[in-house]
Amino acid sequence: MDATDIYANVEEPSGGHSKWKREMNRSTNIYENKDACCAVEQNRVGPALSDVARSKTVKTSSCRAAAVILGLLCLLLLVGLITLGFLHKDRTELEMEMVQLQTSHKNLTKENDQLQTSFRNLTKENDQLQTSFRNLTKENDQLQTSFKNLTKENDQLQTSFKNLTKENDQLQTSYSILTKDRDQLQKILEKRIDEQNNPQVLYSEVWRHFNGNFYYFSSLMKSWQESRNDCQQRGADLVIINSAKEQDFIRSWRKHMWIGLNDREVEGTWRWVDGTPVLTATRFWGTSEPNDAKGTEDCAEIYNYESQNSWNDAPCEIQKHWICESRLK
Ligand code: MMA
Ligand code: CA
Repeated sequence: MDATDIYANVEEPSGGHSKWKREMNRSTNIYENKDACCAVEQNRVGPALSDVARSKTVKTSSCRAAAVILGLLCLLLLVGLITLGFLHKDRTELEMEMVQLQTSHKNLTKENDQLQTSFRNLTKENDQLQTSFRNLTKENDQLQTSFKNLTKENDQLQTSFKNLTKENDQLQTSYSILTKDRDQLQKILEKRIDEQNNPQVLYSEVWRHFNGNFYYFSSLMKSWQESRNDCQQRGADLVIINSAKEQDFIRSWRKHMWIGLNDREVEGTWRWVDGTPVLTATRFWGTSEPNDAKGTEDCAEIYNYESQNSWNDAPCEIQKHWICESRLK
């Protein structure tokens, strides 16, 4: 149905609806007929309406009602058409939107696939990184353990090195002492050989052995200093007494003789020739000695050899026998 059909209904107010007109030019005729119809009523004048006239009036009212209804139908049709237009427009937009949505869906699906691929790759990379991290952590632990062990070994080596250095020092000291001892023994041996080859000096050159050391008992008499010089020429020094047994061994020579003790440096402070002080446990002064008689006595001698406490201080210039000691330890 279209606008042409609507006007076709208006075309025949008096007739039935048997014929439907479809040409726009026929609509013009419809209005012409209508005008004619209305013009009939408008032209009516005269006395009260007869049945025929009343019938004509009814016909006119029906014609108007039909026109109103037709107008309303037209309006409804118009609204319907507009609605259809809008619906059509909405549908086109919907179709367009659908196409867009389908495109978007395709794109999104594609992106989703790419993202899933990326996700899988990232997951794989993540796994590899975690494995690498675990391996590195393990290696790091092993390196730390190795480092600790190396540090420990290094400490032990340093300790060993220190100990070896210390031992080396001790060995060098021992070597020096042994070299000195060897030289002294060499001199003593040479003296012995000299004594054997020259019997005339054998009597005056008496060396005796006691507790690992050698002692020379002089036959001559000299001042304390000259006596010491003689000892040093023999590779020895004036005797140093370190024990009661040594004291007894020395005094058994039964002579007055210089020993390696003096207080020349500081009056009253007695020191052995090697610089060590006289110890309380091993000092053997005679009664009332040392007394520094007349303020002139700075050197020590074995005097009262009958007694263990036999030491006396005497003037250093006096000539006496002496005892040298060659210490091997
Ligand atoms: C006394 C006594 C000693 C002193 C000498 C000096 C015989 O001993 O006084 O202490 O050294 O005389 O000749
Ligand atoms: Ca004295």
